[in-house]
Amino acid sequence: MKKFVTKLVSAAAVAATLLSVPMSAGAASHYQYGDIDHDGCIDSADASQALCLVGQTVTFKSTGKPVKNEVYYADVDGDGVITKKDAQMILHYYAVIGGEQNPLGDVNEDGTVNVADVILVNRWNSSDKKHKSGNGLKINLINANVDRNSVVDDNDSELIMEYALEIIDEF
Ligand SMILES: [Ca+2]
Ligand SMILES: [Ca+2]
Ligand SMILES: [Ca+2]
Ligand SMILES: [Ca+2]
Repeated sequence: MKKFVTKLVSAAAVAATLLSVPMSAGAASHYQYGDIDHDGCIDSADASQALCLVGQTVTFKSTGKPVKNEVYYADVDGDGVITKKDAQMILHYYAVIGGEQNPLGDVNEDGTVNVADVILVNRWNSSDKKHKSGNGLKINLINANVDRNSVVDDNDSELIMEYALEIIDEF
């Protein structure tokens, strides 16, 4: 168990290093899914903050567009409400990113990146019920946001397609 924890901590340390390097160049100017405290890293602090937000719901403007606040970016499973599952997904990402099981692109969390993930991102992008319960989509928005900007959009699905087709070998 101790060995596992040590491995986990070192994987997390690697992840923090990997994630913090580009961010020091000013990339933290945007939010991304899972980075609730907006410091450019998706880490255990974000998971803790997500737990503090449990029960809060994504709010919508009169136009129907969501308010892009910390709750919006904490709702990484896109069901419109913050639950422990969102916090767990953030913590899981932090634990495995940088390791051999890089989760980026595995949008449906089945362990592989393939066309099913591309289809899921496309369905999310074309859904008018984004971040609302009832959209029926089981999606991991951290894993979907492969270009690590502030949105999950067609660029992400194109990159995931290229990865699935082995045109690119990393995100
Ligand atoms: Ca953060
Ligand atoms: Ca949620
Ligand atoms: Ca998958
Ligand atoms: Ca993106």
